[in-house]
Amino acid sequence: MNKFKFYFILSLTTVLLFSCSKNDNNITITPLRDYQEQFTAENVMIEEYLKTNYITITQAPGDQTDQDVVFAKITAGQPSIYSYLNSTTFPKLLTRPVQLHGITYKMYYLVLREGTGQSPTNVDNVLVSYKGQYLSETTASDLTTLTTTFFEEVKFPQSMFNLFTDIVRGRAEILPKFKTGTSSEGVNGAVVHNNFGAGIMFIPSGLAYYNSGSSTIPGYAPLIFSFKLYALQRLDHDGDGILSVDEDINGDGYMYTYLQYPSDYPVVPTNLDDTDGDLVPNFLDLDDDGDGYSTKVEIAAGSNYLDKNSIPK
Ligand SMILES: [Ca+2]
Ligand SMILES: [Ca+2]
Ligand SMILES: [Ca+2]
Ligand SMILES: [Ca+2]
Repeated sequence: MNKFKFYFILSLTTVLLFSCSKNDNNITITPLRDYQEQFTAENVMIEEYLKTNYITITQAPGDQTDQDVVFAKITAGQPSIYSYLNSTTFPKLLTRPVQLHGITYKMYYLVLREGTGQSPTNVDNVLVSYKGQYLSETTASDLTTLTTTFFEEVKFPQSMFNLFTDIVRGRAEILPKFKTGTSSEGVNGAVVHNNFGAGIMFIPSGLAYYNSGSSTIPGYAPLIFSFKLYALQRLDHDGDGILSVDEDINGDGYMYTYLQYPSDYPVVPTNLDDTDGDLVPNFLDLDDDGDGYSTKVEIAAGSNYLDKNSIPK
């Protein structure tokens, strides 16, 4: 090979290697962090926060500020948020395991009160007021400081949002643990919410925005939401005439669909809400028992739509 040809190939290879690590906008593509490592690190931050901060809860029934929470760093022996872990009275700090990305996340949530109405499933619509902050760590002179940064507050929610399509998946994991309250018309026609469930959830970034962040949240930031669950709306996702809440076969308030985000499940999970085992859970399956007759037709014909031996006449 002559010298010229050699250098040409070398520089071409360099250009190719260089362009592999950059996209068209010259933005360096960083590989995603390992989910388990990232969760472990964030869980340390979350637990430190829980152990070094306390809360003050506003009790003002009928007022918008009822169950508002103020967070502050412990300065004079106040009880930490962590001290409410598995408490028999409220506030009560609990954890929920969430299986995703091939790991088990642990989500902490604080129940200020449960509420007196109904619980949403993780696929229903909810009316929620909330305040969001994110946790971050800054290191200066070898000293690591945990910081919370406010990013959003919705005091008077005007519309419901859908938990099934919520990108912050942690919210759909925790809200079913709470109940709605009562609502009545107050002065000037304003709706007054009472007895609603109220709490705080601590969401690892893997169950929120992970690497991407949002316009106001950096990547890999755990989120803290204080919230009030005012109302819910049941949905019928597959339009078969049965509300999704009634297609939650094992009745645990949670329904999942492997097919929506298959890459999030390294192993196909067992779905307890999928009668015919075709990976489409009942709440999205037009033919729940897989007998070739749609659920709608079976109901109209009076046959058992969950029993494939029960054929419509
Ligand atoms: Ca349905
Ligand atoms: Ca279920
Ligand atoms: Ca199915
Ligand atoms: Ca059927």
